[in-house]
Amino acid sequence: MEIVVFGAGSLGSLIGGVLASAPSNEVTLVARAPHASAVGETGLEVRGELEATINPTATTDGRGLEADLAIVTVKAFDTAAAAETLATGSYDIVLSVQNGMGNEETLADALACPVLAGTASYGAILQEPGVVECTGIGDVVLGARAGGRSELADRIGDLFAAAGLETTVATDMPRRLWEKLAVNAGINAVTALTNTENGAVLEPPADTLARAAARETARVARSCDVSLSTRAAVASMESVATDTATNTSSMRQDVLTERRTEIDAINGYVVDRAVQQGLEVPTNRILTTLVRTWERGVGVR
Ligand code: KPL
Repeated sequence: MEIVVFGAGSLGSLIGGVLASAPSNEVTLVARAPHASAVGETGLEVRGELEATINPTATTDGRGLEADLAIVTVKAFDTAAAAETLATGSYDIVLSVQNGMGNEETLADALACPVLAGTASYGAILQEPGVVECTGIGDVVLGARAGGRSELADRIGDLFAAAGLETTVATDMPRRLWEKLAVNAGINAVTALTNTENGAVLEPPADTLARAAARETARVARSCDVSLSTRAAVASMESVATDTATNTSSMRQDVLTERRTEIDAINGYVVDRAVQQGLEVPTNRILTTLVRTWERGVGVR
């Protein structure tokens, strides 16, 4: 299958690298300059808990490409720009594997082809241009945006699983997306603000904060008619933190490299939806305020 990965940072390079290791796949990574040129010159090394050295095509220019499948792994705030770029090319299927909510809708509004929803809980870090480390085996969950069975999702699920990615094809994607939101709401801002690895949210004193953020997210989900129990949200957050205990969350990576974070699409999204529903989410509100204040301070907001 011909596959283009849009936004091949840490997670996109990991997914693209694993897919490229299957001989039947031809993968193009759309990435930032130093990473794209390193992959072009010496290939992509996947190390850590998954290992491969492969030679996918890499480019910084995603305009006008054609493929069977486009996998979108850009930051949530870049989804609209990615959708515009994707619209200049031609794809049979687009799959969003991003943090935050609403990415699939943004893509579907701009594109004529089917758009699938997805989440990933693998730990991944770009160690240097051309080298991505898998720091925790998680899974990829994908399916129809509105839920229900989808033959396209089954096909893409088989493709991912055959390449060696832990994959679940889900028929309840709206709930799965909220569950992953609870995971990110609990882990990302807490580890970014405290400069700790994901496992820190399992120990005092950060554990109460992470659990409260996940609990609040589940309450907001339920108020939006998504059946996510508090127990399931907290258990999922803790299980991902355990599986990726030594990983640097994507938000901590952003803070360490002084880049804009996904706070608006994660804790900020929980706050916005809570306001609409007339609910209080004090932990998510404080985490959002602190990260936004940091972003302002370093001039990325
Ligand atoms: O999605 C992630 C992220 O860092 O954004 C997790 C699953 C928490 C892995 O670190």
